[in-house]
Amino acid sequence: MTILEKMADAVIRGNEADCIELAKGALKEGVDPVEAIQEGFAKGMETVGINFESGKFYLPEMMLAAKAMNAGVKILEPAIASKGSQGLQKSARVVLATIQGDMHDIGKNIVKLIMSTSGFDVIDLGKDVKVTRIIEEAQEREADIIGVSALMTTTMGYMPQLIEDLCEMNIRKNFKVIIGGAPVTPEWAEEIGSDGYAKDAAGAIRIARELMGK
Ligand code: B1M
Repeated sequence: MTILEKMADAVIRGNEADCIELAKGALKEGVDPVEAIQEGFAKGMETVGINFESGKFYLPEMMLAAKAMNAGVKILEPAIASKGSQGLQKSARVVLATIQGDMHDIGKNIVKLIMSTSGFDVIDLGKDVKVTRIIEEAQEREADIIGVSALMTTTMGYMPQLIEDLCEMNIRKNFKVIIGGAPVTPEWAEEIGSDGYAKDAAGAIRIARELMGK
């Protein structure tokens, strides 16, 4: 097994200690920390999702996997931060949240980490954030971009509400809206009239830079 495969496996087993050790090992071996997250830990999490859906795993296994992945990501975070922040100027302000009703924040936290180390000024509102609060904060903080994550088909339904509320308040043009999360698709993004969709954290940076004309 490669170290990335071992990282995926440690998440599937929900083994926090192994995730920590493997993250340290990956850094020692010179593996790119972003690649370690995306191609290592996150791959394991994909399998966890498949196992949960098929009834092979239950909620406790999913919770252990999430805890283990978070612990591993924590080890990698400083390496991403020190790599990314050198010489960058804050380019645009992003208000980021996992949408209301949705407690999934691992992916959103990765988007936050990678965007903030790529020169964006990211204000993270956390998870399960009401649409009304997202809009209030975006206005108060004079954000350029509103970034919203949803991991469930049920909570995705709040994304069009966000866009509709912005339109009704006559402030739609003040913000670029980027959406993402496992069930979100480019077609959905187009259908609800968001400005952009990203499949992963790197994509979020790409689209945010594009929208800011950089
Ligand atoms: Co739950 N869960 N979960 N879960 N969970 C899913 C989402 C599910 C698909 C599993 C399944 O059935 N296969 C399913 C949803 C089904 C549906 O859509 N209706 C599900 C369910 C049902 C539930 C509960 C209802 C279970 C229950 O209680 N019976 C419950 C819901 C609680 C709630 O939200 N109200 C629940 C709870 C949990 C845990 C708490 C145990 C845990 C979350 C812990 C946490 O986040 N702090 C958990 C987990 C871990 C998962 C899976 C297995 C993994 C999610 C994850 O972290 N992936 C997930 C299965 C799956 O997604 N395939 C599942 C790793 C992460 C790096 O990827 O989040 O996709 P992701 O983020 C990526 C991209 O999507 C993208 O970039 C990230 C990095 O590359 N991205 C963006 C994300 N946001 C973005 C925003 C952007 C741009 C890109 O722009 C702004």
